[in-house]
Amino acid sequence: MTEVTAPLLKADILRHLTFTLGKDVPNASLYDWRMALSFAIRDRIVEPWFASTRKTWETGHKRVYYLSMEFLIGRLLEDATINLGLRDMADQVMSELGQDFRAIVEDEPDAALGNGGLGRLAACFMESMATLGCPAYGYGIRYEHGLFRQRFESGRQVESPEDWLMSRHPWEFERPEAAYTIPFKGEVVTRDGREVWLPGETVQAEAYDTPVIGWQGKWANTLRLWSAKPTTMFDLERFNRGDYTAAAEPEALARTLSRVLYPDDTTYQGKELRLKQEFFLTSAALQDILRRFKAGGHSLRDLPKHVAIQMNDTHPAIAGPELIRLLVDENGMEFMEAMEIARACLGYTNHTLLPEALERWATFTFGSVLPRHMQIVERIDAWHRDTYHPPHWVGIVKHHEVRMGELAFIMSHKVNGVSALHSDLVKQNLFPELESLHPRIINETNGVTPRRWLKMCNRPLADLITKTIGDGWEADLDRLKELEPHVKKKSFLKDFDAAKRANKVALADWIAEHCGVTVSPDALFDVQVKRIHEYKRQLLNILETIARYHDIKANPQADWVPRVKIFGGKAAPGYVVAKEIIHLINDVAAVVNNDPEIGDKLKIVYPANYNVSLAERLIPAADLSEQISTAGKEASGTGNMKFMMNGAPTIGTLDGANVEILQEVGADNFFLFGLTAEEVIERRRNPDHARDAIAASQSLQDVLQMIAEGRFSPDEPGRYHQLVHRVWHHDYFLVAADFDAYRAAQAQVDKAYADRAGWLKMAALNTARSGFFSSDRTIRSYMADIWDVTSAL
Ligand code: 26Q
Repeated sequence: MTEVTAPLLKADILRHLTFTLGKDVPNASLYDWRMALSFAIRDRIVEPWFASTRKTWETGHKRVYYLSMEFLIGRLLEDATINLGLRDMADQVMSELGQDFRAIVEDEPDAALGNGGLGRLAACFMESMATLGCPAYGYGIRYEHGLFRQRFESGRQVESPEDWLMSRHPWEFERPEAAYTIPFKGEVVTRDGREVWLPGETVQAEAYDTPVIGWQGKWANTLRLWSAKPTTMFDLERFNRGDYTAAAEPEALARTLSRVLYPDDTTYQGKELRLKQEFFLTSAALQDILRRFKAGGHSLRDLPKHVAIQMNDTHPAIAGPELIRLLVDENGMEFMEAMEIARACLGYTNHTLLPEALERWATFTFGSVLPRHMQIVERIDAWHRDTYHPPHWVGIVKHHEVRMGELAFIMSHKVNGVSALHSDLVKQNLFPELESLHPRIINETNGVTPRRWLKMCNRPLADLITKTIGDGWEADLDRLKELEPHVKKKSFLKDFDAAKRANKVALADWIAEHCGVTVSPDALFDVQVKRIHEYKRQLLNILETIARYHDIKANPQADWVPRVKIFGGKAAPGYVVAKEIIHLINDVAAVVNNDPEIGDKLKIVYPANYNVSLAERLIPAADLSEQISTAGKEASGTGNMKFMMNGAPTIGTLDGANVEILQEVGADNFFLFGLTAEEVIERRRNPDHARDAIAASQSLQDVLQMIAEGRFSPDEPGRYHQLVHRVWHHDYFLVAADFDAYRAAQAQVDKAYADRAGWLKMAALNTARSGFFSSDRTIRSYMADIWDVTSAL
């Protein structure tokens, strides 16, 4: 490919401004410049993209298909310039053109096609697969509206629709020729001894492709997102009969199908539209996979040699039955052979143990939306029962429900959890009987891409790393270990400190502008950002914050280590308790931040609308990473890894990947507290666990008293009575039981932070020992242990 030079890039930008945007320089807006730059950068991706696709065809290389209802991508422009090695050049060229590169980058809306961890993991995986030259396609839905926007009104969360597609999305290519018909409903009849599905409704799935470029532009894969279009614009026959509303039905169905991302990330509700979305994604993906496979001229028997399909949780678990349907009904294969082939292709990743999050569909809903799949599921279930004789409570269809976890397990050759602890719990608690009948559960500890989560978001630290150990660490993150000898050196620690401080100053400025709160960059920045959920225990954090406030008030002259408590995250719109916690945090912030006696000793900030871009701003500036879930509940966590990479020690429980972070970084560099997963189970056997813990803690009594008295809700003193009542009587997530231990750990943090040199060393060791948490390591492991695929580089 032609070497890019600044003059060439500039010419490309101006050419796009003129001929793609139809603007001249004096009239170009920030948006126009962003588009022009994006198209110029995109041009540079297209060549390696074609080359990768061509090479995969030529070598007949095995392909990986990653099926996910969520891809939480964030912004793409800066990421693309970084992976192409063009960031500095783009910056320079834009300033020559009188434009500010940062402003352009920040003008791009986030592609928020995901809720949180699971969707962001899919995005990191796409980037790592491209970096490693693993031929892969991501398949998802092109939601018109991604995750809702959050704002606060009088401290309460208010949602509004997100509209990332309002401005042109320059990274995608529409593929009207890649379209499939997706059937729903109707009935199944028998004709000549074969089952024939006569669908009652159909929609078209139309493809939009976004190239995903790997580090240094050596390989690019495709993220293919499906958009629903009506099969026929209008049912003319019905229209002519005068049935006007019915005539528009197909159009209405198609429009709603890919309209909006479901904002729930833990409580599953048996909504028919969600099931239709899942089938829409899965069927379109599988039809596309089979079309491409057949174009390669192979026999369907050889599918598993050429195709690996990964299901990101059970959301696309209809892939098992759908692949069987396509093989049997559309390609005339025998049922048993189709099932074996499907299983050899499929893998299932589990991301949760929470019972309320496990997908189960009423057989009534399932059978009405997917009548043919209902038959297939029943046949799989009967075959499994008759062949393996599992205990009577084990099976796919039970109590008039289809259990998607069991279906995914039985239809996969490998099942994996996402951290060592979680994978053990999946074995022991979720699928113990199935695992003993068919051992297939393995662990694949999550990771995050160091290109976005270190190189891109933390320039000061990335530059220091390169200055210290040279380049190449971006794609070989274990090399961060080479920083270790330097953490003893004063000069390195001084530079490390300066990098962190630059990020903190930038964040403090941003907070002043966007939250109207003044925070001191000298304070300890203590950050908890993630979806709001009871098990993640933001409540524990705010209760400790109140205790701190109480103690400062009692002894304002003491030598307090100044702290800024930063919260970020959205609650599912229907999750009442989570919304109450948000309200409490904002109420406490209003009181504490306006208390003149407190000053810089304690500040609380909760910027609205936490998303990928805000994470990129907050994480590099964090001094302390809050990972305080009730042990046994957080499958892995990936934010925890991002903080570690960016030099923020963790305060956390033995949960999810925290266990492995602790192991990598060492107990001296991690603030561990709280009950273990086993102790949590044990403690719950005592029905009075909360009452006992409160009785033993004067501090917790004071805190609950202050809330109950209305100290933080003077306009409505009873606002938090229910919340306080829940801590006393229904504390399922053991906030009370862990409260004192958490406070003690926070006191340790204060002590450690006061020792500047000691703290810096601890922070630097977190970065130096974070190499294991690169998603490159995770993807290598999926490639070897699940997909049986090698790099095509
Ligand atoms: C299911 C049915 C209907 C509607 C919504 C859903 C749904 C949607 C999203 C259920 C779950 C999710 C998301 C789950 C998730 O993000 N889990 C997180 O996955 C991360 C990546 O493995 C882990 O690090 C986190 O620990 C885990 O909570």
